[in-house]
Amino acid sequence: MRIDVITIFPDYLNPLREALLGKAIERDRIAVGVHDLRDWTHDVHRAVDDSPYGGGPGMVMKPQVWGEALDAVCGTEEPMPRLVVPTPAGRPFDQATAIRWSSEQRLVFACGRYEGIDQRVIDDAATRMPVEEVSIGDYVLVGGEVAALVMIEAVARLLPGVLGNPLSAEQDSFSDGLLEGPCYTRPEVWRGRAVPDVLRSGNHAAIDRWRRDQALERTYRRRPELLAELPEGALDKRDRAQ
Ligand code: 6GU
Repeated sequence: MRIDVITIFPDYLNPLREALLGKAIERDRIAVGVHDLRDWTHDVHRAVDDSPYGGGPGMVMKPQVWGEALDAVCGTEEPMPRLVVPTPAGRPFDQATAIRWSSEQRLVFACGRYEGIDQRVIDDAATRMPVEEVSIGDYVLVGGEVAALVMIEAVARLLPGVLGNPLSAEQDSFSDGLLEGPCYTRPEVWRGRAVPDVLRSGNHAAIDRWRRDQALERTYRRRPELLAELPEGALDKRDRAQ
């Protein structure tokens, strides 16, 4: 997969080069390009924003600059990339979105600052490529860069050869619609707290059952709305007895 990010703060994306993602880039599992939006300005001030039509606070990002940037980064060759525009006004990004995007050849993230990008940029791009305006949660960030980091990490860890252990992606919170329960490692007793006996029993059926019950319990207490959203037949008789 190739991922491009267009931003006025390229250094904000430096964490992509760290740790697991950095290793994946080194090993050519993913390619990442970060582009400075101001490279597509033509004026001495390298202006990327202007005041909003209709008045109001804040500034709006200029369509000419974004248009040229997207033309250059997205190109004209098929298959066109999927364009992602992080915005608090977007549809919610979730694990299903990450899974869907993980089979794309190319993703381009257009990171806006200020009040947002002139809407015509998005409407124009959508005539040539799939475009999604997405939010990572119900709070407001200063710009799309941190949201892009979040989404890129969620997608990249699903790609083959990026995670050390491919089973960890399958066993994630959300992969079965439930939160993951607690986990433990050595020592057996720490500050007077013992690891649950069942996890040391060697009885794998009992361990699976216990983990499932813990996941159900935690989901019920912390995110009851997730239980209501489970598909028909997701809970067996034993689950419902919990
Ligand atoms: Cl994707 N962008 C910004 N600027 N703020 C956000 C967001 C995105 N998601 C939640 N808040």
